[in-house]
Amino acid sequence: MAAGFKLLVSVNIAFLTVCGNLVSGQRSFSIDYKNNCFLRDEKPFRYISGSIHYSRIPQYYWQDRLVKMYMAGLNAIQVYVPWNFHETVQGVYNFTSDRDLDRFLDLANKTGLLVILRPGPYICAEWEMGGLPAWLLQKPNIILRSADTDYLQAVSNWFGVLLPKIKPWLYINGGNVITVQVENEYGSYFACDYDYLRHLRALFRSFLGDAVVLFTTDGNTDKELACGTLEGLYATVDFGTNDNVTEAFRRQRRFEPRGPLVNSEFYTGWLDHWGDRHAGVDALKVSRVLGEMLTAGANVNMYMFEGGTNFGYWNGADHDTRFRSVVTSYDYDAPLSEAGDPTEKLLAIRDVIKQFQDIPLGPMPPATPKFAYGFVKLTKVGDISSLLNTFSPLGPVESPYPLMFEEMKQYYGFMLYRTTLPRDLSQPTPLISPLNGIHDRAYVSVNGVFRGLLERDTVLVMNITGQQGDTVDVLIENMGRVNFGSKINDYKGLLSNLILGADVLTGWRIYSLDIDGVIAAGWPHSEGAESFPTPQDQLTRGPAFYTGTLQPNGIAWDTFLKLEDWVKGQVWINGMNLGRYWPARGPQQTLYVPGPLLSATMPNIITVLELEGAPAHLRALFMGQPQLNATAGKS
Ligand code: 6GJ
Repeated sequence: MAAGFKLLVSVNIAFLTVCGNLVSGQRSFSIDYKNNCFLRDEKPFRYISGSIHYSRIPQYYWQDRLVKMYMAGLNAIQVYVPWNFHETVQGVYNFTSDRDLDRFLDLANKTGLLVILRPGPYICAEWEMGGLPAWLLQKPNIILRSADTDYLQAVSNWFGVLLPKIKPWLYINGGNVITVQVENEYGSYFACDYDYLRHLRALFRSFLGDAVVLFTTDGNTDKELACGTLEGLYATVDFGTNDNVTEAFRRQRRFEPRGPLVNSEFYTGWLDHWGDRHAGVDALKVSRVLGEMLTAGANVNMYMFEGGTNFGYWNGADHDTRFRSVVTSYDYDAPLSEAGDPTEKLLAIRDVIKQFQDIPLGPMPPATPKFAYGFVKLTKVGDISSLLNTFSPLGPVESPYPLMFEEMKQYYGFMLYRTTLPRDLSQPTPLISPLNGIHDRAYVSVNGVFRGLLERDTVLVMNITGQQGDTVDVLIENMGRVNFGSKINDYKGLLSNLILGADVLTGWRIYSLDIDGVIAAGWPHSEGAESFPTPQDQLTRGPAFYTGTLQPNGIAWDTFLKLEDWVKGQVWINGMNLGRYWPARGPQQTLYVPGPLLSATMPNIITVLELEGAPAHLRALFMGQPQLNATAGKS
């Protein structure tokens, strides 16, 4: 072949190589509708992914969990961004510490994991109000997840902050985010508002550009896919081990005739509500169905791979026939436990993955060390009704009728409603919320003596006695807002009047309680031990605070707190709100205490708000292993 022609041919080959595979150094992630797959840098790519929620794991453990996911053979992770976690207060954005999204994405990138990002704005996830901030409810009758103008304005403001943060992380811009989900299972929501989905599509495109793969996820029914999908957003499905894989992907094909098969949420386990039997999914079933999907060439995300914890008040709730609050542990019977420990299920999944793609060489990192510190004796600090100056220094808001949390501009935790008895009640007299307006639990005391409780949907009446002018305290607990279905407009507090016998109770003094702020500032130990009542004063019924110290003896390892014979409440360690405990209802019996929360050298401060009644022994137990599947059966 003449030299000149040779040169031309070699130039053409070089040119084709460059065009075919892009300019060297440029990256791409797209859908190949001809070959029904994703393309990463123009080469066929299939992701095997696992869900992990950074908002449920303390930041010092992010790398530990990500490395274990990588060593399990995953090449991607799926991540929700909870709007209310970052904009808890309207207009105040927090991306620091446990909310440092950039750092989490960077750790994933450095670990070799791609990211399927799900910024919502709604995310469901058994997270408080499905990730929507409760301040949205300040507009009465707002139609969430719709083209409601106030809702859309708030979404646009939030995405105007979040999406520019995400753009540099897109794979096509040098980051590790390969695809981005719009909304979440919108097809299962009553509104079915295409204008809303079109508004979101325009927002995502305007901030993230035209090249990124945007997708939707919907449940495995025609109705859900019909309402949840939109032109320009790649439709994916989710289903678990009880679904027929062929049927599910055939349904996806009815909405996406060409393109990759995708199960965006393959349920490896399940969630628990208070009072449920502990849920789980058999590891063999998970492995079998995963193998079937991978054999079909599908892209799979396992929901959850690492569940973590609903710290603080972040748990969500369901409301099908009745209100059911999700427990503090989000262990989810996932391949990595709540404490990040590899399970037999993880090893079984890894054995399946290795049949389809290489998995990293080397051992699976071990479980983090756990320590059983043993018993700690607590002492009573005081009844909540005697501590109002501490928790509500500005004093009460006075109102003839009850105001909701949202009207008081307090969104989480507890609020105390105080009034007086309008007349003598020598006989037990029913106290009721005729419109089922207790959202969610009410703890009732008369002159500081605990008389009983009311509970949304289940305990609508209780009896009290007393004398005219006695003080009636109603402590209301927000148990977490509904995160799925049509009842996510989940207002909290006393939503309607309380009726005592024939009287409508009026003349309320309503105390917003900044319990978390006060405890984070060092209460009660900052006030010295002398502020604690002497033992003989310690009545242990009703909402009251207790405290104690855990001596670390040089060790700060993961541990599990068991409040045996306590009934229900909230617990803080060194100012960190660990979440709710309710051993009386279960199935969760222990709370996960991450080791890095503890000091190895200084006494660790335990603060407990017991809502119903503390045991005479006043002990807390720190164990070396969790108990998530037992019900004490006391309430
Ligand atoms: C998903 O909806 C949701 O997208 N989901 C579950 N779906 C099963 C059907 C519920 C009635 S179980 C747990 C997950 C998460 O909530 C996920 O955010």
